[in-house]
Amino acid sequence: KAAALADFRHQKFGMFIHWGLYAIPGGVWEGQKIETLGSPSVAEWIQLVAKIPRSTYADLAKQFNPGSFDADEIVKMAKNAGMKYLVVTSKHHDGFTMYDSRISTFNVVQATPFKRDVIQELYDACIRHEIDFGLYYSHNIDWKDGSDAQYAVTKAQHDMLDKKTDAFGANLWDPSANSFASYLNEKAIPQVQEILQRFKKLKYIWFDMPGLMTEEQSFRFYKTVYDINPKVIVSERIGNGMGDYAIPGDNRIPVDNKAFSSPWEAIGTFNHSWGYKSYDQDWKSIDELRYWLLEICSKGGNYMLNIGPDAKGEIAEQVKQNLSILGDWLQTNKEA
Ligand code: JFZ
Repeated sequence: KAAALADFRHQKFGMFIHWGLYAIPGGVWEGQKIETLGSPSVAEWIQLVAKIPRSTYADLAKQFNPGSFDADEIVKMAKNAGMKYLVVTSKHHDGFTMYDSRISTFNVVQATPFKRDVIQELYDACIRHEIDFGLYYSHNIDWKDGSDAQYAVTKAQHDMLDKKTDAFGANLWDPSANSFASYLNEKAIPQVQEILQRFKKLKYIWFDMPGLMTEEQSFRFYKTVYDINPKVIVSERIGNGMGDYAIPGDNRIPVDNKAFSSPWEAIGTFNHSWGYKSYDQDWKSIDELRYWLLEICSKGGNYMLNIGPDAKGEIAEQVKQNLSILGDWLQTNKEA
């Protein structure tokens, strides 16, 4: 793993992709913009913020048919921008997987008219274009099958100790009947095993939002990854101080370069949302992007910049343009 981490440290610039069913509402539910409904106002949280029942949300899958999706185009866009790696959401908090899972039919191949395996196509394209590949996997929050029950269990324990329980992210509007243990045993752990076994050249696994997870639970994910492929690098958001590299928080740059002794990665959005938000056109300018990249890299970090394709699989024109200008600029100024 040390060699894999050293490689990671030299990557400098990567592409993050948030894409899922939330691209269909694009930050708007029943005519209401997400900001008027609550927070966080990022489009991929619409199910929680608008308290959408699980079955209503699942119906979005029947409309998911992004004819413009072209994995080669996206990977070439990353490559031409000077990016060396790509991390894409295999499962976000909504519990929907963007690959064909044997564990749950709530996935892009089995539940949509599109029937194509988005993750497999991106994986293949990354191999073709020599871009390192990673997957985001929401291991704790799963609004369809999971984390609400963990909240209930933890809250019962905390209540006895007169301790507050942070409900952030829990599905309290339409919880599943699953226990957290059964979610872990029957969905999350098997799916993590599945992606590691299927995507043999996986370099990174990007766990996120550990919430109330115990040390044992975080460690179980670490061990699950390690047992199958010890070279895979794990994000610190696995929780409880574990993980192989640090992340200073969304859209954040640490003040000095001594902030981390481990390798680290800053992540950023192009506008103000990770998932596609139809009305947010406030894109980072080329100067801002240059600033972020220089500031982060000069402090020894990697910069992973996010794109959120829309429900057709298209990328905003401004994003494409700025990525291409940035790539030309890097190419012109690279060391001889
Ligand atoms: C999380 C997700 O909830 C969000 O949807 C997105 O995927 C983002 C990349 O990660 O949101 C977070 C997680 C951690 C912090 C902020 C937002 N943080 O530590 O500042």
